[in-house]
Amino acid sequence: MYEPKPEHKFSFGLWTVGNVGRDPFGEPTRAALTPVQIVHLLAEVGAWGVNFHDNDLVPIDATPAQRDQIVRDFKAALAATGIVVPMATTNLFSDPVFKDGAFTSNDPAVRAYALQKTLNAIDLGVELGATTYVFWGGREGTESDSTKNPLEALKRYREAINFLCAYVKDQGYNLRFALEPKPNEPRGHIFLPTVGDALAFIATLDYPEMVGVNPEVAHEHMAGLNFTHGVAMAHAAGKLFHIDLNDQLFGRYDQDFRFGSMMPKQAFHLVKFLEDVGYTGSRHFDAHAFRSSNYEDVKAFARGCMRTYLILKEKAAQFNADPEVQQLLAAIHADDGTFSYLGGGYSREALAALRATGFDRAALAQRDLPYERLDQITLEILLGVR
Ligand code: DIG
Ligand code: MN
Ligand code: MN
Repeated sequence: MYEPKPEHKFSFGLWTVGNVGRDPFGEPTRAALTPVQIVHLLAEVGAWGVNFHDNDLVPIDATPAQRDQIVRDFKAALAATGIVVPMATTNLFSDPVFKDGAFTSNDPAVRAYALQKTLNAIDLGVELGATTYVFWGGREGTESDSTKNPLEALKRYREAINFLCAYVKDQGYNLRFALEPKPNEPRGHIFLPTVGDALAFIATLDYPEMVGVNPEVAHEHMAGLNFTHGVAMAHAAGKLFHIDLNDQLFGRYDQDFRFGSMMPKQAFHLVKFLEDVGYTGSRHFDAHAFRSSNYEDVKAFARGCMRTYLILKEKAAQFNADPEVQQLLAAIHADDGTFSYLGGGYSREALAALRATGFDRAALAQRDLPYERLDQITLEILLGVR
């Protein structure tokens, strides 16, 4: 039961199970693993895919010969384990050169370097089989708004993404871009802070059809938002190209906890949504184990992410099949068709009919809404007593 299978499309970044436990207030608590060791760890726990930033795999100062050897070894590990590479991305946030951003840096040479670095990282990702390319602009932002005009910053961001879309088209790559929003950290304020901002930005691009979003649970929770509602917005716009699953409470720093471990009811509604709409993309766990964990506990962390998803998937099916739930939902959404004429949008006939209608507000306000009963059933399904 709850054993991960390739069809579940569970993936982890090299940086997730490879996280060494460093935090802003402490040194590493775990020895670093090589990308090859990480691939074998992921195979051991039953993952389907592995993702990477360019420099998770190839150190920023590697020589071309070192790069080729690293890629050869990595490809051999993929072949030996059957692990695939669904997504790749660029590290545009660690090196000091990006201290004031990459694509939105005030220095045109840094912006040009970021573009060049991303071209090379896209080539690497495609070489390893990635079909989704994520852009998380961790350094694209400000601490002081005196330093950067947001309109100019967004123009630079737009020009970079447009250039890179044109490159992918010119190369004939089978690759889609996914923008990953985050409200802050490491920058005081990060551009494209939420799913809504990213969706609005995509509409201004030269090739919007190539660009979607990669929502992350922790990032929307940092902003105190309902993650499932943001995911629904993206899905409705045909832009849910990828998703970063993890967890944390609202209003905290980016904790990247094990999926479902902090707000299981929110995680339930997310899994129910993804399964109900038939989401076919990766279930990527952008999360890491507690700093206090050793690698055996890191494996428990990874297994926990996948098990919790599968348990909640089963709970969602139980909810959908529950007779009382179905009876309550039918009553809650009862519609005798009186106002179905409004479903076709505006017309003179619809206008006349609506104008001629009298409404008994007091009677309407008496509608039964057994939401407490429905939510209690939801909770009891989650608590395993139903
Ligand atoms: C952080 O949430 C970001 C980086 O880890 C990476 O660029 C992206 C891909 O999942 N998520
Ligand atoms: Mn995060
Ligand atoms: Mn992420």
